[in-house]
Amino acid sequence: MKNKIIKISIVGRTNAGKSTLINQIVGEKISIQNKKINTTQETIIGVKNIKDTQFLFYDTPGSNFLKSLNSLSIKLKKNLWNGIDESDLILYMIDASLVNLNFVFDQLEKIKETKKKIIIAFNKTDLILNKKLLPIISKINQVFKIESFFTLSVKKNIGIYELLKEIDKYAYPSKWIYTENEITDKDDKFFLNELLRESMLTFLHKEIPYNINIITSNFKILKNSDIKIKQKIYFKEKRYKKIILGKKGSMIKKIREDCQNKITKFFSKKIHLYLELIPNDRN
Ligand SMILES: Nc1nc2c(ncn2[C@@H]2O[C@H](COP(=O)(O)OP(=O)(O)OP(=O)(O)O)[C@@H](O)[C@H]2O)c(=O)[nH]1
Ligand SMILES: [Mg+2]
Repeated sequence: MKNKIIKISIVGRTNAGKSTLINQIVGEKISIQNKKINTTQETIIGVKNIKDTQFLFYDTPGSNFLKSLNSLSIKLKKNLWNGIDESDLILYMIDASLVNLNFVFDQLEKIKETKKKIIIAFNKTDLILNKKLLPIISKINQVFKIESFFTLSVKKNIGIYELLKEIDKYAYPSKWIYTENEITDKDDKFFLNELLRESMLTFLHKEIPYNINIITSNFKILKNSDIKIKQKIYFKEKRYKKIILGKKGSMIKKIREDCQNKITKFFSKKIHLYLELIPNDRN
């Protein structure tokens, strides 16, 4: 046994709930989630083993930037297409409460050029009536060859089991790529960087969280088994410093506490988190 795999790229507009889905499937938070746009920037693989199948889910950056050309968009676009290229199957995710059919058609046009099979999942069905989706499904079906449609509420854990059962049908004979205990292709440091970026997305607005670089420079397990972590935040523009620090340091305090709480949950250990702000992005 343990001899089948399937690689699925989860693609769709920013905020559709792609990262929330991957976390729910894997059962651990491996990809940050946020209501702001362009939360995911690098493709992250989430691994789920069920019976003899290893599912490899590629969480890709939101695909609403396909036409835009700024440097962040170019990076996201490259990561998105790499994720799609590596996968066997595309799971195209749509926020069911915000369907823009022109946008969906535009995206499906581009995606279909890959000649990969496409499954569509409507997410956030907790916010709408499912029957509202029927005319939309019919319009998509008239133009595109879609393998199957699913309705999900990832938040309420509805529809995911059925989706996995369907995806399993596309699994093919191959050795597993990851060992039984591995859940992602990324290491702890990447994950720690991402958690801090998520906290910064939560508390800071406009462009700042998109114009910083984070490096986890120190990770030390202390004698009493507490963990000491240092993270450096490189910021591009001088004026950001004041905003990130906030009044009497109140903003950076909120960010630090939020991030420390999340890391504590993840490692189930007492965490001492130190943040350092460094001007002039050297990366
Ligand atoms: N109501 C509702 N909200 C959801 C559901 N699934 C995800 N969300 C919310 O949608 C927002 C966006 O979720 P993400 O998982 O970050 O979206 P994403 O598609 O990965 O976004 P990008 O990384 O920016 O491309 C978050 O605030 C989630 O809590 C759902 O089933 N119902
Ligand atoms: Mg995401």
